[in-house]
Amino acid sequence: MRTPLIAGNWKMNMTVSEAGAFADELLNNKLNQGVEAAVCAPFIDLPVLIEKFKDTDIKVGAQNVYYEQSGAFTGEISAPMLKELGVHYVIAGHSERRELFGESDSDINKKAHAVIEAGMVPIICVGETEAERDNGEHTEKVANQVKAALQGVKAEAAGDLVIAYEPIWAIGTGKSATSDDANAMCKSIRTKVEKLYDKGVADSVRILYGGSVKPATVEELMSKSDVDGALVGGAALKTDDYTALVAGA
Ligand code: G2H
Repeated sequence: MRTPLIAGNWKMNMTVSEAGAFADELLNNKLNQGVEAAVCAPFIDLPVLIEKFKDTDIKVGAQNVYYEQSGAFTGEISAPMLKELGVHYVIAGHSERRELFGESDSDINKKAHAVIEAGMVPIICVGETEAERDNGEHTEKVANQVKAALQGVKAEAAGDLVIAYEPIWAIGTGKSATSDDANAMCKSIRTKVEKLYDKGVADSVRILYGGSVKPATVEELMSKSDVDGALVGGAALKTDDYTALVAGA
């Protein structure tokens, strides 16, 4: 059985004091215990969140990492640095990183390796553009992204991975994929993982949907066979919405 996961992705939002206030408020809410809750925050917010959530099951994630261990890489943060802080998840290859910061499939593969080697869990993001979907290229595009991201990742680690399917046209736009379309792509990702590894790995990998998920839509999404959770941006920035998302999952 795969434990459902609701991962907030704050993007470039929340100062340290706002992050601390969010954590305090969230701790006053009762979160659905059957669902894993994670908050992926800007680097500077990680220490306060880790401290506040230390006696809870709420996991803290980073939104990016650099794949080298240390050295002359001004402005970058390495996987060992995040691990020592107590980070659990690291998002790799969000479409905003791919599109705005030029990250390639190869960069994302190196990031996935660095995160796994440091003992954390990557949330690998994949997804097609609107044009690719309109041209019927979406399934192949996503399968190729999955293959490239997992290149060289051993089966022992692959089963613990999280893959987030985020169609680019649905991100922050208010347009969401239908739950059937989201499920079809999550199923096709699982089939690809089975081809790359085996059924055991495919059955244990968690596949999330992301793209304008709201408390009102999460329950329907989560009722689908291959959707194991959601990566949520805008709707994860308020504690009551985030609590409702976890409840709905
Ligand atoms: C997609 C998602 C979070 P939003 O980027 O990863 O954001 O829910 O705001 O579309």
